[in-house]
Amino acid sequence: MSYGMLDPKSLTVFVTGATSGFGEAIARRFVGAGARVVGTGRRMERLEKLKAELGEALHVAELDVRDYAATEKLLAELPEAFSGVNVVAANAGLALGLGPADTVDLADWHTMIDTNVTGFVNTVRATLPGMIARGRGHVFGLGSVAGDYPYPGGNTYAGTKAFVKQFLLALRSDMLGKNVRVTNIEPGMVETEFSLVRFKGDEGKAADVYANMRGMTANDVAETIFWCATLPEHVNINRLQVMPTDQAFGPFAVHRG
Ligand code: NDP
Ligand code: 8X3
Repeated sequence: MSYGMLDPKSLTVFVTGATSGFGEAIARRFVGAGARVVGTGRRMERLEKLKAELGEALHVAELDVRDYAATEKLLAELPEAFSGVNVVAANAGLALGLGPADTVDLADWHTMIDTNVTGFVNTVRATLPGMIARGRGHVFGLGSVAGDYPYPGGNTYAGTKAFVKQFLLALRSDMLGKNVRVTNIEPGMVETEFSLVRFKGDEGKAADVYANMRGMTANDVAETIFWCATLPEHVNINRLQVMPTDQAFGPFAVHRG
């Protein structure tokens, strides 16, 4: 048994949400280090652009993570060179809105649950059997500080990220003895298209979130995942919470009537 760092060239990475933000940065980081990457998402034109940049080590495919049958089919039909997936970044997800629970659009809550919970478990369930059969794997979820610390308007988004955290901790138990590692990455504020999506294309509102502070970048998150994925096989990072230096905690709110 080797106690050394893993050779990135031995990794085949399956990434959901590779059209933007973390997923795109994960694809770049791993391909740059010699791994093979399957990059998926709904916006195919963006994936084709990434493929033009990264070349043969990136295989791209259109996928809506809410569609389990499509996820299974895609995995079953991967070209030979990409079929031995041993790292999964179940990254696709979104926040919609930041309003109080009694006034927000219920459809937005359903979309977040369908994507961040149902889509997330779809990805994990579809990729696990192959990794277990091959005797090697690593599942990454993208949780969030929102899964630990409540904030006004977090409601359903925060709930979905708490689900990701607890699901992955339980998955660790199921994977014991199977050589499949499980890690929940829990970032704070990272400037991607996340806030643009949350505020439904309002660029001003999205920019305000990161104004006059140093947010993290998608590359910071990709680097964290790369580090966890290349650690020696006997080491499992269960949860990794990472925040910008310029973000911290506040006091409890108290209503005085
Ligand atoms: P982006 O909006 O930049 O990227 C989100 C990605 O998810 C896109 O590639 C999008 O692709 C994909 N996606 C959304 N819905 C679906 C779907 N139904 N099927 C397939 N792909 C989908 O955001 P981030 O990169 O910042 O976010 C990535 C993950 O990290 C999310 O789970 C988010 O909750 C989490 N996170 C983000 C933080 C931040 O501050 N940015 C902090 C903590 C966690 P497409 O639309 O093309 O399908
Ligand atoms: C995204 C981070 O703090 O905007 O998950 O919820 S936060």
